[in-house]
Amino acid sequence: MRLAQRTLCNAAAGVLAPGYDRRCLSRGMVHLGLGAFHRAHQALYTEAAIRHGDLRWGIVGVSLRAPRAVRALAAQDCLYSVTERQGPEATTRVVGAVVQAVYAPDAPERVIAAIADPAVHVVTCTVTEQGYSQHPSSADLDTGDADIRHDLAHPDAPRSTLGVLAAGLRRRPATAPLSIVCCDNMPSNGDTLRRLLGQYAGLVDPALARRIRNEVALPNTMVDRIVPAATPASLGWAQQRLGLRDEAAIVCESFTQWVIEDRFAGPRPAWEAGGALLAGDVRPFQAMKLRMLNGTHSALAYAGQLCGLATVSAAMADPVVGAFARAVMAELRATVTAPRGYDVDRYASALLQRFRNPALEHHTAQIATDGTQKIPVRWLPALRESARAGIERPCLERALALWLHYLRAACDDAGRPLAIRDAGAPALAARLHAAGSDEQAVQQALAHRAVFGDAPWPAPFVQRLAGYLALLRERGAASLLSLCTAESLNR
Ligand code: CS2
Repeated sequence: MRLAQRTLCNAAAGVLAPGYDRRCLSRGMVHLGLGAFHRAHQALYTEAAIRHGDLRWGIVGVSLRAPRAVRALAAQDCLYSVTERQGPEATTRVVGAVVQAVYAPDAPERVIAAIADPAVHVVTCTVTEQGYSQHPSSADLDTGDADIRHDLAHPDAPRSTLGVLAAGLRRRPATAPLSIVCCDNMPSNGDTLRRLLGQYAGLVDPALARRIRNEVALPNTMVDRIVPAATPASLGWAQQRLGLRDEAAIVCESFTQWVIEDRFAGPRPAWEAGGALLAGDVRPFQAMKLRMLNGTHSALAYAGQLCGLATVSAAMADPVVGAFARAVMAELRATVTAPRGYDVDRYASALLQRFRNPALEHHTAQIATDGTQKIPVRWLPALRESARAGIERPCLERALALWLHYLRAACDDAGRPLAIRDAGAPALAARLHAAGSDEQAVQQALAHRAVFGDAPWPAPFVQRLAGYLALLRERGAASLLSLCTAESLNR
């Protein structure tokens, strides 16, 4: 039997139901990017606010790219389950906060009308780092992006995130303030979205650009929860637990965190009911999370991929890769300024514990995706600051070499081919392949402005990377990492 409003009463004992009358929910929020992360994160905070008694916050969930989640949700009255697993412990809740699911290419008008609706006060977004049409090297709007070109020519039938937001805002009454909450893993994510949306609007309608500058609130946020993509196995496991088939079921960790800059233009859900922290300055939290969690995650992802370790918990359990991850985390930790009153060392050990969670099938291949978007915010600021200060970061530098080797070799230590999913990768891989030596390969790669920016890297840094690349080519990732961890243990 499939999960739906009328079958909810058949859910297994112990499964938590919404606990409020969904028929009384009105729509108050739009979300762009209806993937698993939103459903296990912002939607749950919103669910908590609704359970608290404020029924204004039903979510219109929009997918801009992939129809799968929308189709699954539409077939089950937009209900879905979230199971939080930490080792042997598990809690399952059916979430009722999503009231409509829309695949934007099918119904762009519905999406624009929802954003324009004065009863909607908040739009949240999780469209991934590359969903904001940012030019890789200038960080400004990429006017060459195919979707942006399309939207500039057809602003009322947009495809891109920026185009959709701008079209909704243009249609929205001037008297209805709006807050747009970016929830993607980017530093100063709200400020970044404000800049890009303003630049896009400036090309479509200067009055709209002024309105975005002066009236729309775009708070910065730090979001955190490990939510692996669903697999047939996780869907089957959830079915056993729920007693119903849920094609949109999520299995994730129990940890969750949301720090939001307290800057809204109008009403918002009381996300504090789900534990959200409203703060004056979110940037220290963002830097800490992006570097320590996401930075170490990416190191585990490339090390895991190259050493034949399919999941994060398997990579953590491997003596060499696990020790490497701890050493990378320690190096990144040294570059972080603690948010006021925050115990960063405790945060670091909690992170390592979370990575070890054996109940999660978090695939290293998933985290390895889109490296050209992720590495510039996860590793490069720490490497740049350290290089400028003349500080060597032996393990993080090796992580960078691992990534370049992964792109160049495209196969693991055992010679098995690796599927690289990253639209920006071919350009970087081409530079690596064209080079005649490892040193040239590093020089060519670091000169790729879209990823590495403009400033030159110090010669000793280049030489160290070239040495690591040579070792990787000759002896593979496991050898480089055993040497690295032995060295860092001797320090
Ligand atoms: C991961 C993140 O896929 C990735 O790149 O590093 O999705 C990570 O799981 C989340 O940011 C955790 O909050």
